[in-house]
Amino acid sequence: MKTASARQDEPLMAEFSSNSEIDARAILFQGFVRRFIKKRGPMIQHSVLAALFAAATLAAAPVKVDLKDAMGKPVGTATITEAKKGGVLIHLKLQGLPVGEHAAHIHAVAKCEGPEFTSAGGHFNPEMKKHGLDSEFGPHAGDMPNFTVAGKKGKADATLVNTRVTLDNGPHSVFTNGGTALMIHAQKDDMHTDPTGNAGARIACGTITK
Ligand SMILES: [Cu+2]
Ligand SMILES: [Zn+2]
Repeated sequence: MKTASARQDEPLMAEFSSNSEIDARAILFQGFVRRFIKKRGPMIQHSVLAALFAAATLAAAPVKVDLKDAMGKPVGTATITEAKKGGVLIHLKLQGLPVGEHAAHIHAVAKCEGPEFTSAGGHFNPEMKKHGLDSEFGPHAGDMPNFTVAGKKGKADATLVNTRVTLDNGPHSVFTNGGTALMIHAQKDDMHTDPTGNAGARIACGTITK
């Protein structure tokens, strides 16, 4: 019993000592930077600050998604960028779609084969949850708010926020398993019906890949 608990403590101790080592190094480094700035004057201060700022704001490059309808006709693009507070922003610029509210989801497979687009699989769902932003047991990572198409040319210019996916690595990455797909549906998402949101046919699709 004693041996077992001693063993359990070991990794914790190791973690603790390596953390304080890192802290100590960080403090030494900060001191070094301060002395360096004092010596070289304000010009250096600017470039050091600029370098630190660049490192802190280093973001993943935006991803462009080309969407096509069931017949293979281009219907516009989506630009995916990292949101400052985590997750992504998806800027839709679409045309040639039926007027009204539509669902947009991220589906699990980067394969858009018309006219049905079933090749794209179900909603991206790394946490095995139920569908719907309003669902008690949801949502899927790929679930998002509806957007509106308007005008004679069937245009949409909307930005969707998704805080459950990332452009980085890991299970929530839109690039996971070779990528995902952005899907537009004929109807709006009711935000609770599992697993589809009752959003009707898949009418436009674009692959999200690196
Ligand atoms: Cu969908
Ligand atoms: Zn869903």
